[in-house]
Amino acid sequence: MKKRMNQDWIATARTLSEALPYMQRYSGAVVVVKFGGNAMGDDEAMAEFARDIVLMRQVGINPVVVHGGGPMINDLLGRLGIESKFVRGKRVTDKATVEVVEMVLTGLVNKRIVQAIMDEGGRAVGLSGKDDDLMVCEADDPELGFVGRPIEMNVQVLRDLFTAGIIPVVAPVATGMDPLETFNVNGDTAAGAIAGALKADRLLLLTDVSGVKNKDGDVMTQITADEVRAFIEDGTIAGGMIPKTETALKAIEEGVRAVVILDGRVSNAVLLELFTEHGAGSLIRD
Ligand code: X2W
Repeated sequence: MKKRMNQDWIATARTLSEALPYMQRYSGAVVVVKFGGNAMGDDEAMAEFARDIVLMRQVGINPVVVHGGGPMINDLLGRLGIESKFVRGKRVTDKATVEVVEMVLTGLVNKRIVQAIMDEGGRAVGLSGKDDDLMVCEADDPELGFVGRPIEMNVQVLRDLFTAGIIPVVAPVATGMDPLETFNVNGDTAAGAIAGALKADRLLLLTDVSGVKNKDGDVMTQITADEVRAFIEDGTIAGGMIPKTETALKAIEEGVRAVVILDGRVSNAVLLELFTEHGAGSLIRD
């Protein structure tokens, strides 16, 4: 038996053994994972993400997946000949666009993730902000049309699913105070609002960049909320990282213990972050 040992196996066993204190620390924790359209990749990457989520659940974490799907919305809008533009990182959403957004997010993308989790042996239920009034919105900005800003959260349905051992998979589409309205919500915004309402232990924002970078272009592994505010002010944090870090700050204000911005395209990014001493990406906390 000994002969068959090799360095790889020994390293694998050690990694598993070293994960024990992290598993103990996170047992019973609520971890909200934002899975962006750009981080989704091919079927293999999707299966790997799903396996990580199922593993989290297996070791006693309560994961919630909140997904995006911007590239998939672009694809269908393109095929339908509907033009789309973004203002300050959010899609200008008219009546025709919001219908496509709802179809793509709550249909194609949501069910693909639910299926992937079940294929890995987990139990998952897909829902949108409309289900059980999970997320009620008002118009974010008149210039953006039907883009919603969450104003009321009802997260009991998520807790009920935790109790049943089911992983909730949430599409960022919501109703308004008028229940006939439909709002398109930025995926990061939705994940932040859900994490805030749950007072989650962690909000993981999976994206396609390695984290928040300093002026020299190096990823900062730990940043305080005050430092983030200063970096936004002095321009170190710019472009698409502004809405992400602002989401992180708001979530922390609402009681989320820490937010991590990390590269979802890295293999097992979620496990690396939660269960190893190295962590991954940039961790933001008060
Ligand atoms: C987004 C919702 C999807 C999303 C959109 O229409 O593209 C707004 O911009 P990613 O893949 O996470 O970018 N909503 C208001 O956030 O997708």
